[in-house]
Amino acid sequence: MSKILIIGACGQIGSELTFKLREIYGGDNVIASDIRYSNLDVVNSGIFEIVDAQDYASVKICIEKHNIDTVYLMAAMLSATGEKYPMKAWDLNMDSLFHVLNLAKEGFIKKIFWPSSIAVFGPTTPTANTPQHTVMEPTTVYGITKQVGERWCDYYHKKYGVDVRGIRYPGIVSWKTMPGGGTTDYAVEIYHKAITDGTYESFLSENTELPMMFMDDAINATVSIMQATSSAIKIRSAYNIAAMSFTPQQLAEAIKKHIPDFTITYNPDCRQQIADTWPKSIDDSAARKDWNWKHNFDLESMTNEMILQLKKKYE
Ligand code: AKB
Repeated sequence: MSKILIIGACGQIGSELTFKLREIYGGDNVIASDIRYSNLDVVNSGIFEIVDAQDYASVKICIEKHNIDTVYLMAAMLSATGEKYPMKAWDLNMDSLFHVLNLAKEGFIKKIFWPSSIAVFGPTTPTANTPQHTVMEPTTVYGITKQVGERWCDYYHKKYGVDVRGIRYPGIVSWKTMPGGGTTDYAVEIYHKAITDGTYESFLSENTELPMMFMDDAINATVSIMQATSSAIKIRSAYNIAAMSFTPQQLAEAIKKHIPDFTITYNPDCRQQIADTWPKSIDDSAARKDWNWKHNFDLESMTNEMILQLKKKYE
């Protein structure tokens, strides 16, 4: 049985990935880790270790202690926070990746999941149905780290045979753990505010269309790509994946079907400039063909689930 380490397990995706992997592989085989005890649901759900993703020794000690063979590296500084702290974003996102790539190269681990993002694309990328292989000139530090990281993943696979797999996540919508520091975070905040306040001020303009995905689909994609046979994974940088695209206005309309009095206002801030450089929709045919990726949730079914779960949470 494979032994798994999740680095960055307290975050929005890391937390739900931890719960899912524990369900599939058993609690004892899935070690959650983060730099601090920031999510008690994760900390209390099984074995938890403090690991500093930027410290090679800290990662290696945990890997050796638990005989880890598979690492999901979910720690990262996202797009909006990365613009505030460019060098910190560069250091965190790159150091942590090099540590796990080198641990695989040195034979300590066998398999890596590393998340990329639609942030690898930029203003010169075609915005509609953005292809897997296309112009990539990201303008955020986060996007640069993801683009460069993809190249390094591909390099370590070709040069050293490292089994590394990646996905370019769109904006991820979920109800368990809040996202932090991203440009797509509005699509989560809006649901919370719709229920608690009946109104939301969007930091993106009403017609800003972005690719998005419900968490369950994102987790399924992550598990599927890692369960696929190595020969099925033809792309070792990261795969495009897609589920839906919408604007803040369309999202507000979907919420209004459940909460008729809900109102939205628009006050775009610096995150608008980032969103304006990202694709509106994504061509994910390579993922669908190579490892049978498919999504289940659209805007309507995601909204049903978000409202249902958040109403229970705030009751
Ligand atoms: C962000 O907004 O920075 C992230 C992402 C799209 O990678 N959610």
